[in-house]
Amino acid sequence: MSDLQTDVTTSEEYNGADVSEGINAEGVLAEPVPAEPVTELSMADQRARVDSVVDSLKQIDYDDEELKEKFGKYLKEIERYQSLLKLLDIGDENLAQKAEVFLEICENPEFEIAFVGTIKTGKSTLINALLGHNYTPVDVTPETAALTKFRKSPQDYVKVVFYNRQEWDELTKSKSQQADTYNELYKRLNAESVVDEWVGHEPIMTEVENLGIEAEVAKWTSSKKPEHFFVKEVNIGLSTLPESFPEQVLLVDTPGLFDAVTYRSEITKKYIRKADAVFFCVDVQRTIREEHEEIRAVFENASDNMSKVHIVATHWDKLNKPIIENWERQKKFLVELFSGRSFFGDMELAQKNIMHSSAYMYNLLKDADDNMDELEIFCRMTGLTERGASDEEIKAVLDDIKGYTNVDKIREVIKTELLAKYKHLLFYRIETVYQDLISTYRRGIKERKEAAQQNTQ
Ligand SMILES: Nc1nc2c(ncn2[C@@H]2O[C@H](COP(=O)(O)OP(=O)(O)OP(=O)(O)O)[C@@H](O)[C@H]2O)c(=O)[nH]1
Ligand SMILES: [Mg+2]
Repeated sequence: MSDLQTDVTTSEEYNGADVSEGINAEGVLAEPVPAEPVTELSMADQRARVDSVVDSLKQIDYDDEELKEKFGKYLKEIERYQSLLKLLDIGDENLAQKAEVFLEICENPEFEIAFVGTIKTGKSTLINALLGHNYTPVDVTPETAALTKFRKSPQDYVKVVFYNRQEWDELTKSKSQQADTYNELYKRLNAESVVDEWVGHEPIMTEVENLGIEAEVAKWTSSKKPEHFFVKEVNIGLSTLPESFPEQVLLVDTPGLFDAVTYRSEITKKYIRKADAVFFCVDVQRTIREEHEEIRAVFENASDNMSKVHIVATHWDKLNKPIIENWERQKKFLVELFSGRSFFGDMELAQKNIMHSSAYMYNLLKDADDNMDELEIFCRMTGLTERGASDEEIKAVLDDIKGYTNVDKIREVIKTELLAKYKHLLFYRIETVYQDLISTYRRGIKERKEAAQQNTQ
């Protein structure tokens, strides 16, 4: 009941009606103002909104020739339908919203590769390993609270985006029903005292040296600082990414799913539906039922192309005998689990797109000299070297360990299956949104035709 009441208030406020307007000085409800003839007015409003979208579409200046040509054609067609709509004096209540979605994708034609999964499955560690440096914090306590997007850029930068008031209110409403650790942390960091400073704050863009990125990111996202509650997104520009990495492609680190701090999970669940390709990280030693449901949702969303989904079994080094037998056995189990109709749909694709990783070991190898003790334990456990092996013997197998961590393989998959084809995949998504918009126009015109026919009968 209370949910229903809250919803009604919100939607009224959203439509711009101030609910206090109808209350007179005595606090009694005044006579209701006669309702406006909504249909005519909203139809004109809708068309005006679409007009403004069309204007914005015309302003976009694409650097990419292929995009320019494609969007030029789309724009012409939309303009044609828009004038038809005016001529026939019709509208469709969904049109403006669909046009706005189309505008958004035209303004930011980006291809987003998301790393998602249960908390602490090693998403940030894996992205850092793929990027070759620890840009984002990794910890044993939940660490990633905002979407963190990496892209190639001529200059290194960190751009922090904050929640606006409406988003913040929604977030507060959703979390207040759960008395979880979020509330405790919020209180302990005295975050309420800075809420007005950060909610609705303009994005903050800081140009930094590449090696200064980590500190700048930590400044805004660390769960030890109150500011992190208000950060919606962190955008990181990296000059060090290779030329083969197009600027329109983003690698996205997401907050962990199934977090006791529910709002973090919710951010990711919503985001999953937007991502173009997904690397779903699960712990190699176990998967949980909630994960299966979420993986199913990822596949539902990718029903046009299941090969854009990968499942990464992380913490591979923690298996008792990772190299010899345990991974093979575990992989067989995962392939069987995820080759069904709601998932990859066939064994072959499941076999190919389910991979293991040990990003942690991969990162240890970068400073092998400082990590000899840990590497020695790993080598002994896996049988790569005998007990009591010398540093030289261990160094002789470092390349083998690197291969086993599978990080280079995952990087290669991103390069050959996503970076090389991203434009085709991105166009496909844009085309889908465009077709949805055009069919809304057509529906409006068809309905008008049918109504006209009925009138003449
Ligand atoms: N042994 C081992 N430890 C790992 C591996 N990957 C990550 N870790 C450790 O697991 C912990 C969590 O790693 P994160 O990368 O922060 O995990 P996350 O999924 O980003 O966590 P949230 O953002 O909080 O959901 C850290 O202590 C990492 O060092 C791995 O492959 N092997
Ligand atoms: Mg993380």
